[in-house]
Amino acid sequence: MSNAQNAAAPRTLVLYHFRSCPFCIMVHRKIEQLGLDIEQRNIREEPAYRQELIQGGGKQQVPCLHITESDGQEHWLYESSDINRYLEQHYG
Ligand SMILES: N[C@@H](CCC(=O)N[C@@H](CS)C(=O)NCC(=O)O)C(=O)O
Repeated sequence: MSNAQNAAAPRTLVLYHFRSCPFCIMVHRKIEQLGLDIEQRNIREEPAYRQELIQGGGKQQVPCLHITESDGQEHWLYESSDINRYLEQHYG
């Protein structure tokens, strides 16, 4: 399994999700297909993660990929199709 947070791709990725969300499942499939190791934060199991998502991203919608670039810039990427496109472009 390749690590999405390694030196070749110097950015940190965190996926906010919950288990029964069909859009999250589509992103999980892409992560699995690409063999990525991405930290996942379940907002239904941990209220602090839900708060992080709302405060950082601006809304309580999953899936959301939190991207922290090596220079510290942060992006909160919503929409399963946009997340999958991003993962494919950077790690496919
Ligand atoms: N178009 C979005 C739809 C995402 C969506 O509807 N997610 C639901 C969960 S399946 C959600 O977060 N709803 C808001 C909520 O549960 O508070 C996508 O493809 O990611």
